Amino acid sequence: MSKISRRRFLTTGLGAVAGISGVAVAAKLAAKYGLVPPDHGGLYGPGETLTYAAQRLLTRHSLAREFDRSQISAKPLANELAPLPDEFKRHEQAGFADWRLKVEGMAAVPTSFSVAELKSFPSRSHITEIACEEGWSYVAEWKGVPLSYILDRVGALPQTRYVVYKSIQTDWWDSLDMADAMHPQTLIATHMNGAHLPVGFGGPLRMRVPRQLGYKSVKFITTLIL
Ligand SMILES: Nc1nc2c(c(=O)[nH]1)N[C@H]1C(S)=C(S)[C@@H](COP(=O)(O)O)O[C@H]1N2
Ligand SMILES: [Mo]
Repeated sequence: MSKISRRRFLTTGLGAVAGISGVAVAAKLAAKYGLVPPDHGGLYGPGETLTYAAQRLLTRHSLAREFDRSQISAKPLANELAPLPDEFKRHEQAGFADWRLKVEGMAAVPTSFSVAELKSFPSRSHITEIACEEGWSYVAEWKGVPLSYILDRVGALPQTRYVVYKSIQTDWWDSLDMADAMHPQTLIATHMNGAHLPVGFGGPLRMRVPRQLGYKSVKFITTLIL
């Protein structure tokens, strides 16, 4: 072996070892911060854990861009919806007086909230962009109760790792890890552009997650599962 190829051999070998132990360290860090993705044991195991944990550690406090009031879109685009169930129409006719947001799972006090109660809780608003993976977007002002407030109020247990949320449209549901669930911009939206949230945009209650693509902002939510 010539000197040069031996040196290359040595550095390549060291690099590989450093890479592997780096992944082990990252996996430990990820476990410590509760950032092990659910499929970490799979084919892409340690690499996925490293990528996910690094991304979450770096970005869990970053804010989605907020816009100026003058940048609110004049014609926000409501995405096409499958027909809403009869149950929804009954709620709509009753002014959503009996609509409840149920909270189940790892809560010290599993409970449910009416729309009026949610509207009476401390709220936050932001002017943010909602972007569909299909390519269009709009900017609107959203107001609602921070999801973190609800999680505190129901006493989410410390071992809670994810929040699943379900729509009255039963094939629409999604989930957030705790970095997004506790994020100050993540709202259970009750208002849009200064009015009660219109049905086309998910009224009476919609999850609004400005750091994520539009599909995570599920409309007509009825249930949170911790
Ligand atoms: N219940 C429900 N929530 C939903 C959807 C839906 O069809 N039903 N579409 C999602 C998708 S793919 C996007 S991009 C946004 C669109 O939000 P908008 O109608 O306010 O533009 O809502 C999301 N939430
Ligand atoms: Mo979308």
